[in-house]
Amino acid sequence: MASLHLLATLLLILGYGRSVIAHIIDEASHQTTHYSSNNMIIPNHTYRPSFHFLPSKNWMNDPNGPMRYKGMYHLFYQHNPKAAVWNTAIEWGHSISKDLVNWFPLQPALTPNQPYDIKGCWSGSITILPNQKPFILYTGIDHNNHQTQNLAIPKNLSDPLLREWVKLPNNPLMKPTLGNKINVTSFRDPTTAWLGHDGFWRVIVGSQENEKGIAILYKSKDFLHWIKAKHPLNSAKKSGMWECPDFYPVSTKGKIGIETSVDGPQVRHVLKVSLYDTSHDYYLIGTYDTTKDVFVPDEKGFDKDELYLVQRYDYGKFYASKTFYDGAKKRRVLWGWINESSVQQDDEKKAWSGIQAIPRTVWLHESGKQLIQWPIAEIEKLRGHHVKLHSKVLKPGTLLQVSGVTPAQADVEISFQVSKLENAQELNPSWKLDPQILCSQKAKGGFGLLVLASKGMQEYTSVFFMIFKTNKKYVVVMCSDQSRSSLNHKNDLTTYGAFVNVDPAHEELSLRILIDQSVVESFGGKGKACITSRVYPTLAINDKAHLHAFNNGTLHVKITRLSAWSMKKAKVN
Ligand code: DQQ
Repeated sequence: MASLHLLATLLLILGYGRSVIAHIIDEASHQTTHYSSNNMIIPNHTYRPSFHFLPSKNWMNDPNGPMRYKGMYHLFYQHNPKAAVWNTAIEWGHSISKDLVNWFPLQPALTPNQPYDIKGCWSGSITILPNQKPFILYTGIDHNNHQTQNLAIPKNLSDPLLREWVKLPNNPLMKPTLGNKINVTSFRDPTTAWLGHDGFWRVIVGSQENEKGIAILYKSKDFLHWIKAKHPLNSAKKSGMWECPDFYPVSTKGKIGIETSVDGPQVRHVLKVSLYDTSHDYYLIGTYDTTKDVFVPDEKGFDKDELYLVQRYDYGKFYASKTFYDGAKKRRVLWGWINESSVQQDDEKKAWSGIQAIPRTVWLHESGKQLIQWPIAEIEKLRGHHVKLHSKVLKPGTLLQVSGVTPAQADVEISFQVSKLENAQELNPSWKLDPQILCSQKAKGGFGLLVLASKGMQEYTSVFFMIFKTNKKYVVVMCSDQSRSSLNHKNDLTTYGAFVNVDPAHEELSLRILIDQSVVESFGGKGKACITSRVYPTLAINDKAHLHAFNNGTLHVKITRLSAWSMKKAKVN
């Protein structure tokens, strides 16, 4: 490495000078480190997504306070402006968009500069109060690392872009005290507030008491004075810290979204928590009992022992998510943070870390038992060249190359019909019903798509279905296998899995994948199961990547429809 640095310096001295950027291959990590003329590291674009949201450089984690305001979408996000790693400089980055696809960066909305947030402006939410007043509630970290909830409002409401925000002199509005016994280092991430019939605003804040995870409920008449309710909205004895809770109504009729304060006979509620101990987002559907002010889930809660039975938005990388109600399109939109799979050293070299998933419209499935997620329709305007295929049988052992699109930047939809299901693999009753284990340990063939594959198949990521039979029914599992995704074995190469609640005897199995350089975001069963992964191939990059459909199992599989589009680049920050 030392000699490479010497070479770079030499090039600069030799007068390749100010405009020249030396590209130096770091053989160990297969990464290209880019040095500018003044030896500053500049972002490496090899793995940089082209249509996912990320800041121009450095670290990003949770989405904060997403909203639509006066015809403009706003996204705030946890951003470290100084480095590609997380630290106490965390501020609220801020970008705006007309279409949720192309984004324009603004100045940070909140930076750590007050005694109560000097060690970081952590996550929070926005509530739009009557008369179009957006209020930010966020967590501040004080010099003792204690966590408090604080309010910030736009400096100038006549600025449609809401560029500047001011923190209220009354802050902090909620804090741990000897009286309320709240855990001082586990009290964070206030939700969007909702208004009850009694005229009180309510908000929940994530917390923990020993092993017990809690959604502490606060109430307020004026948004300034908050009183902790006697009972939490919900809790679970053995679940650890609940980060970034989200609580919202969903309609029992159709895809339409509902504003956060709406309640009524055709409404169910969703409680989502981001479990610190597992780094996954889990949700429960249930009833919001407004007389007791508690949430009663239909199924068991978030207790650790049975967590693998609790539904997740995404069975890959997707954390600290947050929804907002988009009144213009009458939909609820979900944002979630996708972290890197690379080691920190590589993130520092590429000078950026963390992206947001493509925003997803979320609604309750007609069964009432699960949510459905689908990429917002606007992303389809990036679709360019299109190839399609109808009715193609994929015999066991077939690999079918899909040509004509840019395989490292594509949107692909495929549907399969499966016959001779009696040949499906038996689901052994002694196996734990954990789809991730089935995908990583019990996978004997499957059918689906191979993405970001190198010509000689030294690298590929496979996203596929497996069908198991039991004495009563068929069980469909969707897998996203990263184990062969990169020759760089320092990356996280975990295999992910999710059950897909479809009956292959009567329904087609559909898969949509958004491929974006290092992102593989997959939606199975028309949005019933989602798996997002991050991969960093060393050979299968840009036009050296390939896309295939495959059937590696014993079942008779027919592709009933395949559509693939090259995706254009979005303008992102
Ligand atoms: N990230 C924030 C916290 C939150 C965590 C800090 C979740 O507010 O609990 O950056 O990723």
